[in-house]
Amino acid sequence: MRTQVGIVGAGPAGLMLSHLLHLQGIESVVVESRSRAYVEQRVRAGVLEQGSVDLMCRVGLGERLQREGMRHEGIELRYDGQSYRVPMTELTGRAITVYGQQEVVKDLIAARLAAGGSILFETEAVRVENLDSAPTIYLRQGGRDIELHCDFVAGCDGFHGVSRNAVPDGVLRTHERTYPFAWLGVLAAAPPAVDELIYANHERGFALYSLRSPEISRLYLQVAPDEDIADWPDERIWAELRTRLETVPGWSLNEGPIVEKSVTPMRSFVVEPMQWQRLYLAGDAVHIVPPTGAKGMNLALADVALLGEAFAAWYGEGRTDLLESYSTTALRRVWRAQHFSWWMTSMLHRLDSDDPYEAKLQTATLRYVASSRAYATSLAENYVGLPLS
Ligand code: RFL
Ligand code: PHB
Repeated sequence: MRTQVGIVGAGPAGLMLSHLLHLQGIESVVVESRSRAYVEQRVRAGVLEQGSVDLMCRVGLGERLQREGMRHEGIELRYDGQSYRVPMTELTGRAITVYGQQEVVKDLIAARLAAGGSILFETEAVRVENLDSAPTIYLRQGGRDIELHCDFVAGCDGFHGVSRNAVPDGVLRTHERTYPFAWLGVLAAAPPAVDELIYANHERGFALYSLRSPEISRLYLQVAPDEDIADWPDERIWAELRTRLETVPGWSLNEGPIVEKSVTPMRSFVVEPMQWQRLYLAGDAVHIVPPTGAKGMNLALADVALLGEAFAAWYGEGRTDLLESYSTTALRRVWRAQHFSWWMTSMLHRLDSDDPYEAKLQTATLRYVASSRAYATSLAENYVGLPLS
């Protein structure tokens, strides 16, 4: 098989890149190890920055997002028995939209297939080779081996992907932090008791109240990194959520059947540079942020917005400048998001059970956000996202 850009991974990064290339008349093939049903149902992120919403609209995929997505103009912080609303739109003129990642993925898959695009599901990229001259992706599909030859490879295959491994040892530099906690995430068939997200700092640990629709709530609890999900029957989850979130008089959450639950470890991770020879890496394949800042999917989309333009300049006018500057430009946004995600995580989670100093610093920081327009604006402009460069 042959194509212009071979894309490994049908997450938000790989699918959006394929769509952007199609709009520029550039051919691509997306290879995805999982089935279509699996990637369309995988529950993950839920917050789209304004820039991601603008991108979806610009590429003709804004219709369902505008109809079903929920625009939020603020978030609430709960700490020390108090509550503070960060008025994001008042402070920045921008907003976020709650729209599940799997909805973005469904919209992109539908658009690619309707345009005759090629997405090979249940096809695993085993390795990538010849990146200096004639890139080849070696695939396995139902016991069959296939070679996909291309001009460029886009490695959009997430943290556990293989494309990064094609780079020889010593070329890439990895920066990493792991956190001594994880998130237990649940999806509940319960009408949300909120119309904006609540981020709660509690002495028993962090909790987050989010939502997916007028009928479905999305909630998270800070738990131990090695937490066994079997130790968390629904009753225990609701009891812990009540303790950590019902800290404001007269407010209570809505309970309902839990339809999905999982534990996600938290890490910060960056690989530099994001390109080697004819391999361009994007999204979770090269950077991970803890989810507290809601940045992961947005960074993945921002990377491929740049990459799409760079390929268009190369195929259209033979220009190499945007391909050459891709990694440097993308990493500026990546490191801003790394800092913001680390900062939100540090401010909101229980860090060290024996040291009250950390908790005192957190309360001081939260009080400062609640009392200083400058500090609240800094949080808000990072949360809604800086404009795509
Ligand atoms: P993905 O979505 O992981 O897609 C990679 C795809 O590559 C496939 N793959 C392969 N295919 C073929 N051959 C191989 N050898 C392959 N190896 C892997 C995989 O099956 C997969 O389909 O990466 P991408 O596109 O870079 O997208 C990144 C986002 O998925 C991720 O950053 C976000 O989900 C992170 N995240 C959040 N981001 C936000 O912007 N806002 C949020 O509110 C938010 N909340 C979250 C999150 C992630 C979470 N979890 C579960 C990690 C909340 C949670 C709980
Ligand atoms: C979500 O709705 O899944 C969500 C919201 C905000 C975050 C992380 C996840 O910071």
